[in-house]
Amino acid sequence: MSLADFSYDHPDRDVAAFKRSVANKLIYAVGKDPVAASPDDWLHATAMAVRDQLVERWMATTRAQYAQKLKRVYYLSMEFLIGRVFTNALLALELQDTVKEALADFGIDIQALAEREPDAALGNGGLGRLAACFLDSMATLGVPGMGYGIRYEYGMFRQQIVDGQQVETPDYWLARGNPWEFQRPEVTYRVRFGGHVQRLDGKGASHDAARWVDTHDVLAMAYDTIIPGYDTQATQTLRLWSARATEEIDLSAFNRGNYMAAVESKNQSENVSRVLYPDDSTASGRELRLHQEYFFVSASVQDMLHRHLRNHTGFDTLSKQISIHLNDTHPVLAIPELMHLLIDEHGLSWDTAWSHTQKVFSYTNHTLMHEALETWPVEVLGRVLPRHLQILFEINARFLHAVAHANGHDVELVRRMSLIDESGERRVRMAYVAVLASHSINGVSALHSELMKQSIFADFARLFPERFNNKTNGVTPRRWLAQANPPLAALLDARIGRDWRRDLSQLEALRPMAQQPAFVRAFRHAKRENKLRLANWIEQNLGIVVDTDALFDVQVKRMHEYKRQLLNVLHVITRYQRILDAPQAHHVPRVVVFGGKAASAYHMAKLVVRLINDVAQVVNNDDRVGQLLKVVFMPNYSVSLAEIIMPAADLSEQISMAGTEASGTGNMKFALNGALTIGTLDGANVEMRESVGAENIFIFGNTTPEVAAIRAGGYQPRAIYESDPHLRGALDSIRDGVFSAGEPTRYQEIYDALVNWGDQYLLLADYASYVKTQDKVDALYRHPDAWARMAILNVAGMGGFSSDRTIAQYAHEIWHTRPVRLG
Ligand code: B1N
Repeated sequence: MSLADFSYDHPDRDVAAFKRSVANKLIYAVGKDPVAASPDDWLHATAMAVRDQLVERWMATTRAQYAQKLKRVYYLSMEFLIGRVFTNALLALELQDTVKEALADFGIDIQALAEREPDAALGNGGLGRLAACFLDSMATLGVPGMGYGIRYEYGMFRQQIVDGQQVETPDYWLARGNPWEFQRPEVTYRVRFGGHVQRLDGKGASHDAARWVDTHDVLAMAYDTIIPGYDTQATQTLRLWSARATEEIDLSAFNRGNYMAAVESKNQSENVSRVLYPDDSTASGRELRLHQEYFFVSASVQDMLHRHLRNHTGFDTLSKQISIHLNDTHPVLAIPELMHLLIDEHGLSWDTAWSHTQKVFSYTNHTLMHEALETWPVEVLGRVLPRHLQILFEINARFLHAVAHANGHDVELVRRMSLIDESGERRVRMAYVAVLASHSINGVSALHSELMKQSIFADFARLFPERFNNKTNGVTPRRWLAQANPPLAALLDARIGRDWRRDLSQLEALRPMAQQPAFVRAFRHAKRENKLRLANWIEQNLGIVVDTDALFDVQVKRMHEYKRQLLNVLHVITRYQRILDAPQAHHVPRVVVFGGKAASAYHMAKLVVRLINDVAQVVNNDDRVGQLLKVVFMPNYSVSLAEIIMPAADLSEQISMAGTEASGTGNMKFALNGALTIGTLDGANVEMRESVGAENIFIFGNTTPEVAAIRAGGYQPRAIYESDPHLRGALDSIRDGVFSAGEPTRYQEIYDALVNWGDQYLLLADYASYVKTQDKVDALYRHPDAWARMAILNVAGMGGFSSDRTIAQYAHEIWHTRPVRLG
């Protein structure tokens, strides 16, 4: 059959045609009578009608990729924090008006419908959201390839605040089905665990080969989601793996007459894709996590090789055809997996396999923090993946031999660079495996990439300086400006045209407009609309009334000590005490908004959530304060909540201790939406300062070298506490139960951590500088036009922080790919 013989209904953009399409989906795919259809039925039907329009583009993209024999990029990530798909798809297809009108004819409000869609929250925070922004940009730029990950049944937990405390509940996001995915039962691979290894010793195979036997297997089944590009026919594919039991597991127990055991073991093996680990910036180290990591990389690598062999007779050109990118160390097992498949299944020699491997892999590091660096006990790896442990040992032996040989048998150097940490229980250092097997290793901001070379990878950076590089993160302007901020987007369209959506550098054209009163007025108007939207959300959901003229001061991100939400709280308490001390003084009214989830096992982070809620209780109900200060904790911070919060912020809090936040991406979303930043010289804040101008950002606190010096000099937080009465006032009120009257000692631990136990993240050292800078923020806010001018200059300077820029750099400098051309 030729394509010309194949006729089908070409999707249409006119309202009548779209209505027919929705009605057809409702009746024939959802199986509902329009008179009985629920809002979710309508959402489903509409989603499927929209999806039809993506499918054509998807097929065209795939065909063009094959025809043009393009190198493919495989982006491996444990997390893809996609959020809602519906609105994003409408935006990509420029179909908002058509669908709005069509639904209105059915008596349905498009926005109410869109808000029914659950977030695809298959990620924790910045790392997962970055992967989602990258897919959007890869689609838009036509980078050929695929994202590979896990189809978790339960994504990020839902956070409720009960009596001021975080309570986690599971989020079964698939409950009503997922209209965006295509199940691919025919794309299923066997993933093996356990068992043991038999040496083949030359028996016909390459002498490097081994046989891995007696394994317990799980099947990985593919689900594909189309990621549309903007203003292009090109799309990207997200392929997520779901675990299925193999039949023989069921049968063996079944044959022994133990039906229940058979079904139980089926459940066991399907657990591997059940739930996302709710840890951000920490390594969990649990065995199920290791199973998850291997499960998805094994299926992905098998899938890549399968695709390669469909079009090539061998592996000679592998590294010209594919590029495998490791999003942090979580997918590092793809390295020994590729070696295993090439050697044991396809008969390549070790040297040939290793040479391919080193050309194919690249790796992004996302954190330098010790507790996030993944290491797996040799004992566990040996039990779960015996063949892979052997391969890792062999890689290590060959590497250390070369290091020793070239460095006069420097034992200390060999110990430091070994892939195996021998200092206690022997553990494999996954980041070292990634560095050794990759041709490119990048950090995610200029500062982080430098620190990476000086700290965790210092020895490797000396040995392989050419491998290390920086790719500063970015965010997609489609979701984070066009979609999240309709008032500002409309203003930009009117003044600089619509092209900023795919060329964000065009925001530069706003710079002179900061001096035009009419533009400043329009800009302030847009911000006010966004603040109203958030204020309404807060009143409707939390019953707190906030003043939209007040300064909206926002910190939303994962709860973590290094991010220093507690420093923000100290400032809030200081403001509160100032208001009480001088009720008549002219205070600038503020609404301080917090949001973020704490990992379920992270005690200190949860205690800070509770403190914020307790402080809010006291402050918001103190009549002496009135509208001068309101504290709001937004429960269940998520991508879709972020889309409401970011555009409404006046002030963005990016206050991590210098040297700890690898990049940050929330910082970029806020500034792009016209918030001013108060921040430390950490992560990408440093580059944002360069782009928006040092006079347009509020920088405070100790720098990375200053942090190092303070620590080296024997940091004494208690001395700072004793010498600063304002700081003492805030800390004492926490310690003495001012915010926990029913249980005065509730926060003793927080006080102790800061004053008596070393204040690991130097909050006290930065407090005075922070408060002083907050006073400057107040002073500027008293001049609304001056504030708005500065905010405009921030938007104008953010053009470089598009993930399109980031992905173009990855494509040119790391992956060496060409974009697909579509007719
Ligand atoms: O990755 C983001 C950065 O913008 C943030 O600064 C950085 O903190 C974040 C273990 C992580 N680093 N490491 C993680 C996530 C999950 C996990 O299980 C570590 N997340 C980051 C994007 O570059």
